[in-house]
Amino acid sequence: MPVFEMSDANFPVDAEGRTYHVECRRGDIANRVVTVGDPQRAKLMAKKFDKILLERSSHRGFLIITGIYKDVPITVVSIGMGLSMMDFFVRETRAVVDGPMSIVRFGSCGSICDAKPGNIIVCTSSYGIMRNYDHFTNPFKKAESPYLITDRVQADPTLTLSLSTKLKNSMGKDSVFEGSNGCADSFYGSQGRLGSNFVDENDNLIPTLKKKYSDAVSLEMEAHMLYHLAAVSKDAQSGEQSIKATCALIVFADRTGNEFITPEASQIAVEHCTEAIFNTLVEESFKGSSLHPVEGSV
Ligand code: DUR
Repeated sequence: MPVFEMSDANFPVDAEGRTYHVECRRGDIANRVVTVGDPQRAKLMAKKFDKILLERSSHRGFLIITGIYKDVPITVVSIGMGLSMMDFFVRETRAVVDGPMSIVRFGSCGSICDAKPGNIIVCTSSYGIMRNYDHFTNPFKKAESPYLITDRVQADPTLTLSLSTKLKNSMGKDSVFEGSNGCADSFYGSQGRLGSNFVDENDNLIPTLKKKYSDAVSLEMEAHMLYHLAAVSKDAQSGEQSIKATCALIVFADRTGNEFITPEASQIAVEHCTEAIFNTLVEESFKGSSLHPVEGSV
């Protein structure tokens, strides 16, 4: 475990300049980033790199692999699960990268559309689904709805189109779906999973989501934080948005047919998607920036 002699409580970094949770420092992270949940998925994707420049696991469960693909540096970061992990990842990598960033999340989800386990869902937008805690514990707030559903935030349209086109070319267009993603603060209650150990009042949650957003296709736990932080990102000098983001999700759970993916099918999906995702990032031109995507810049 690294020794942290943090002198700044606002944004702690260690003596070598590494951030507190992701443990990345300037030079570790490329401008083109893929974020996944599962470290095995990160390792599988990294097999497509021509060369690995850096591999590092943090004491808080992040894994960074930076490599070269078609002469361009790309970083794959596995972050685990949930909104907080996405927040750590986006803020701490942003802090150590100069210039614009393009981030593709390649995660997993439950499908609430016709997509079946092993299919891919590209999230053209995302919204948050949060448990309305007070509804459950404050008798005066019983009239409030048990779940709070936010507005949708759009993915970067150009990056999304490029990703979706490439995924359709490699997977077949019938295996790739598009729509808005519900990003929940739990795998269980706020994704409409039913159980008897807690009061969740979520029997009607999935129909409510579909009624509010007719393009609702998926449920997961990270994309909205990524899209939200991209939307509010700003370059310190110009004030312009500094992060572009999009997301492709492997369907793990079919929430309509109640089916779950096999480990083999998940691996096949990763193998089919990796190059489409890397190529999407390689084609990013970062217009107006002076980035030189060559070996040695990470
Ligand atoms: N995930 C869901 N819901 C599903 C399937 C997958 O949230 O039904 C994603 C998001 C989270 C992890 O990172 O997988 C939870 O198993």
